[in-house]
Amino acid sequence: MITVHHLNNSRSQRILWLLEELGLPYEIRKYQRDPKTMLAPPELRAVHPLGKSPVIQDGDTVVAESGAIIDYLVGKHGAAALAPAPGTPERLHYTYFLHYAEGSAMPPLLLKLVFDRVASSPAPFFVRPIARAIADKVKSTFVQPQIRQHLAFLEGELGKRTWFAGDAFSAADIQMSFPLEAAAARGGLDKQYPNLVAFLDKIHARPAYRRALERGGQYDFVK
Ligand SMILES: N[C@@H](CCC(=O)N[C@@H](CS)C(=O)NCC(=O)O)C(=O)O
Repeated sequence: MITVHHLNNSRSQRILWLLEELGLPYEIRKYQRDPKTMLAPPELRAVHPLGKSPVIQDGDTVVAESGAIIDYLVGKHGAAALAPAPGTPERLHYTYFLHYAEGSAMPPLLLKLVFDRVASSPAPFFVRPIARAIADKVKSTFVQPQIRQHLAFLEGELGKRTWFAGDAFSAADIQMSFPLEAAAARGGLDKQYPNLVAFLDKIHARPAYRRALERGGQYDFVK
């Protein structure tokens, strides 16, 4: 039995969704973020030294890092259903987006989160305006332009194909869901990007996605 170490409001929602798409049995061990720091509880470090989610256990095998988990699960249980055939152009798109989601799309979105927090976190009154001014400057000159560049790129990609890898849904779409949901929540993804909005609507309507939400519990990106 596969165990998913699942943190509320986190990337591990993608793994639950993947397992639902694959129709595999799995169990969930739930962890709650510290409401102040948003960090995972220390128990998660007993499973993997970084203490981040997702992590899965499959017998004696422990796999961390969303892309690696997806690669492992699809390779073992769902290559035909959720990955394009090796050697095809679709497979190259698939591999690209499996890496791109965490390697390129998430960093500016994470910076946005961090600088939003800097601007709103408690500080002595004389520091507050300075902290806010620096955060605003970094966001307007670096972070938001980067996010816009990524969204424009992705909007264009989904103008060429139905899904990220090709005309069939794949695990690359599952991996891409989190940066796009994060961008919709805090990065300016709105109706200026109709292909991306349509992508989010389509994935949110998938029965496996809905089942994963029910099993995973709190996930504030989607009500
Ligand atoms: N690139 C990693 C990121 C893992 C990660 O940062 N997970 C977040 C949840 S979305 C986490 O565990 N945060 C809590 C913490 O850092 O303590 C992946 O995709 O698995």
